[in-house]
Amino acid sequence: MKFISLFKGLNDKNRNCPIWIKGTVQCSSVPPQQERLCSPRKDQQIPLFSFQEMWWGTLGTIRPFPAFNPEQDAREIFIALDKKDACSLVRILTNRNNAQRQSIAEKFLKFSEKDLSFALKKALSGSLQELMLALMMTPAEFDAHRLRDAMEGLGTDEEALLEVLCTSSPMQLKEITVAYKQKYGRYLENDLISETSKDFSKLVMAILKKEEVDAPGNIDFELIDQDVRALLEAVNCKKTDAAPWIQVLTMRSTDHLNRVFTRLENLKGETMDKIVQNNFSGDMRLGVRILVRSTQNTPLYFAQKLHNSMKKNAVVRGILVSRSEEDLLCVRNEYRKLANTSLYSALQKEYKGELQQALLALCRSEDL
Ligand SMILES: [Ca+2]
Repeated sequence: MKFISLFKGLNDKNRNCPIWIKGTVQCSSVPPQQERLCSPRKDQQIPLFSFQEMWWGTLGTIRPFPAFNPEQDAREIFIALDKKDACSLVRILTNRNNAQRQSIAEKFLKFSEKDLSFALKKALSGSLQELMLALMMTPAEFDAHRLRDAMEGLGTDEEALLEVLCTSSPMQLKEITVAYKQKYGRYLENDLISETSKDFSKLVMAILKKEEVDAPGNIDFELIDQDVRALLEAVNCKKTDAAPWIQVLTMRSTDHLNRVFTRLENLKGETMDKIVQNNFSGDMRLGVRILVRSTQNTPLYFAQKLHNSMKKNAVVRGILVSRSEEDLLCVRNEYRKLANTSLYSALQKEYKGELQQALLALCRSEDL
């Protein structure tokens, strides 16, 4: 067992990640097929790279494939599609990061005059098809797709909707809104309004329109006092006033909110989960709950979701694909603590065949 010190991601959603990640350290500069183990000294520190170069320090499991050759990949995929060789398709596409998959699709279109996603759709079926198509979308397209899926048809899958909205940064939400319009020719905002109602609708809109509000190291104690008072007053009314909660939860930084939550928990003598449970109902309860949980610890929120929904293909696919270049190492770490087994073993037990191979490749490795 090796321990390696990982720097916190630049994204503040990773702020709750433990600095010490337990598990085997892999060299990202070596193809997974021939991975060798790196043995950094315990005291060795990984330098904080600039954002473009920091893939060695990121908390995702999928990294750029070294010695990447998009033409060769496109040609191999062309042959694999012809032979319906799902194994090779999985091997190539799950070992490239999203940007690399996009350039493979470009090369593929150039020499075969065919759209790669369309060709994959024709060659594969079922859950494997859905997973491979998800991998071929850009992150913003994939989130737009998940939102559309949650809203299309009768009713709404509020939980799926909230997962995407609550765990995306304001910048990502803007990109998702653009991707949604391009992909479906519809306005995300209008669809969200027509699928939701009352306070829940206001909450969803406030999340969609939240702005970047991070001033690291700047603690505004006066504002913490003010927010704690506003949230308390709102739940002490006969009927909870949702407005202050919506405002505070969507207009403050993660760090600020966690300070507010701690104060609130101490004053009420209850966990945040309990406070939300006791004072909200219906969709609003679900919304505030997911917002609070993902603010407190995003990787733990995903680990819990995976643990509760291991059999639900769409949930597992959504989390593994969307977090594979974000914080899946942290999710794995939380999963290990929570489930008393690793995410890798759980996937191995639950899935079979090429779908299993693809999911395991995204998960990357075992946590002992
Ligand atoms: Ca609907």
